[in-house]
Amino acid sequence: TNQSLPHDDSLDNSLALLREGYLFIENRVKRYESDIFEARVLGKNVICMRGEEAAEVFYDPEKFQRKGTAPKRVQETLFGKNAIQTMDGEAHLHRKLLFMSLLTPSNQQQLAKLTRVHWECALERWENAERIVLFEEAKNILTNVVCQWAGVPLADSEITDRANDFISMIYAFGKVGPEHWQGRRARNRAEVWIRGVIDNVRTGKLQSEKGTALYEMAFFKQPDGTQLDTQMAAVELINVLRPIVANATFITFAALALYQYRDEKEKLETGTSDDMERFIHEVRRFYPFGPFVGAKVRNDFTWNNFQFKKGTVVFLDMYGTNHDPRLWEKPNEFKPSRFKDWNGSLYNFIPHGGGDPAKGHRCPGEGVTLEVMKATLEFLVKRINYDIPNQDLNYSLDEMPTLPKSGFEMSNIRRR
Ligand code: PAM
Repeated sequence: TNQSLPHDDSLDNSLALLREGYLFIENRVKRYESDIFEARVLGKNVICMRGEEAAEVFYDPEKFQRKGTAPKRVQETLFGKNAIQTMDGEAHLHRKLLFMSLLTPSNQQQLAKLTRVHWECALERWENAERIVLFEEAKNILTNVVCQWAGVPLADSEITDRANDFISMIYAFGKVGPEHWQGRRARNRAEVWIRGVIDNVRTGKLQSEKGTALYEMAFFKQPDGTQLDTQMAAVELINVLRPIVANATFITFAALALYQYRDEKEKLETGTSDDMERFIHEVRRFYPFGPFVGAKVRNDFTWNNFQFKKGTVVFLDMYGTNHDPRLWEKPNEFKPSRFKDWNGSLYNFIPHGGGDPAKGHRCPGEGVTLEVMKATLEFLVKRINYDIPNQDLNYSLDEMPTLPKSGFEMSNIRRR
């Protein structure tokens, strides 16, 4: 083991990791009074770290690789096997450019526009409903929106099942037992579905328009000129679709923030689009979604006198960096105005990962989140009034990912 690092002496921390969830790294950072420490997780020595400097090192592709890092449980639920999140070097950059080309500002606007239309449609239904659960509505709407945008056919009767499968994939990676296995089955179903769609496009049975995610994924050429095999193309198309549906979680937390911080909601009612953006940033900083990311040391190196040995797994604490008191004054207060002074660093605010998305592993969909959330917030704040019935709005930090228990119920919804 690395002598210079504080070391957690427990035989294995896997259970503690699952039990303590989002706070696993932060609890030990406090215990050892060090932003970096070593622990044993899943039978391996793992270096855990947090903070801006740590993020900068972590996202240096010379120092870290993804290959061989993501555990099976993550690949078989969230990412898919051998997907872009597990690639390195030129091959990774080449494929990442495809993702970037699908998630451009104009496509972000397109997705936001569709989202707006679908919220308005839902409102007609909501006016006659006793109560609705916002998370459920959001996941269905986003599934509908993303498939329409991507060119993936989706019958109305399928929406809920497909949406539930996307959500199961997202919510399974940090769970044990039935919820985890449900996520694996959900992925299998989604892959069968999308493989069929890809096949149909390639054989011409299904018309697909150039520029859509479906078309571009089906006919994408790897650096050696070959197409992805059907399975790989399906995995990567799902990697475009599913994370957009994942915004249902941020939307639910945004609604919770509107409820918990009424004065902030009032500010938005008359606020500018900058106010909206700062509110969305604060939702993504304050509430838990991405817990931490992992990578492997590519070659031995030393950083701040700590030795990083080739092959060692390193976790970067996303949640902890977003709550690092060196970076965020009173990190446990919800204060959108703090983003007035934010320096825009690629490494200190990392709900979607750190660094330049075109050059590394930061999520390419961050702009989609911003635009879809803006459209949604406008709707929640300016288009409707509603009541919040009695319900359990608690979310637990020891489940990864997490969500307010009730999913955010709303009643007596009316146009304003
Ligand atoms: C998506 O890809 O669908 C977006 C939603 C994912 C949210 C969580 C992102 C977490 C980042 C890395 C996961 C690896 C954690 C490993 C835990 C054992």
